[in-house]
Amino acid sequence: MITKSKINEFKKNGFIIVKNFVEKKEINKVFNQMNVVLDTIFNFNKIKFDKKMSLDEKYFLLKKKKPTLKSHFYDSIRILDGFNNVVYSEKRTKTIKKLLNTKAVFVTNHRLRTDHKKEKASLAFHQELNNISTSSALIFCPFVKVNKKTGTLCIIPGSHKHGHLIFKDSKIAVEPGHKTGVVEKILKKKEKIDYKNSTVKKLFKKENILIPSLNPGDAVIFNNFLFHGSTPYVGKGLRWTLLANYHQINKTPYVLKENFTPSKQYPLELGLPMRICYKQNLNKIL
Ligand SMILES: O=C(O)CCC(=O)C(=O)O
Ligand SMILES: [Fe+2]
Repeated sequence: MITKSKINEFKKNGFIIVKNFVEKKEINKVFNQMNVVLDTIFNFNKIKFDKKMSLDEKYFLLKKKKPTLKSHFYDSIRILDGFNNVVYSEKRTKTIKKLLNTKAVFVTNHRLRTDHKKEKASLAFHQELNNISTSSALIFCPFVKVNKKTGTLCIIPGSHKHGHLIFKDSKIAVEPGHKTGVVEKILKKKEKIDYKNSTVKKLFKKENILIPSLNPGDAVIFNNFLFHGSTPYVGKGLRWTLLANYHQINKTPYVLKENFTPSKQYPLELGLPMRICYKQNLNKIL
């Protein structure tokens, strides 16, 4: 169970590290279910595969044979029961509720992100904005080993204390290829950008960056205003990472304010999946 000192640490530093937050057994269950989905896709599409192939090998086989279905497979992980059991479990939600001092949470953006050295993607330093609330805790929980060498999440401890910071490019959603706050550049002391914010200038320094080494299932739980970014993953295979955002109800304008207007750029999407059109003949659908 989460201790009082961990709660204080979360308040002070804007993050905590919880070892074995997701257990091996649970990780294996999610992987097994993903194997079931992939095998079903292969069988349906008559794609030959070796039963002994690893999950990563199957992922790349699907990517090669049916790139669109690879994307659909990736998207479908977030509606997989085993995955959601992990995200919504007592253990996870109890911990988060203690950290946020709330009795209920809204959960958004839960997904199992993939990173691979052939699909290099790093995120510049950002705060988690443009979401459903103004106060939340995020989970970053890789299902494989990560550290400074493999490339992983990088954070700036204590940076959440400044609240929402506005600086150059901070109003556009962070994407791979984002030019401001690029972690690799800051680590090499090569980022020479006028951030247009003196606090940000002080924060975005090599000596302020922490790169936690994590074993599969270890999690970084962090405040939405904590600056975080990533270096490209160059480790073995795929970096499967559970990401999820847990929100405070009393900081969620959508449910509180009748006149709340969502961002036009990032309209609210509460995660309703697409539907099958039954105007077609059933046998044409499947
Ligand atoms: O997975 C990562 O490296 C960081 C992800 C992240 O911060 C995000 O998607 O907003
Ligand atoms: Fe983020």
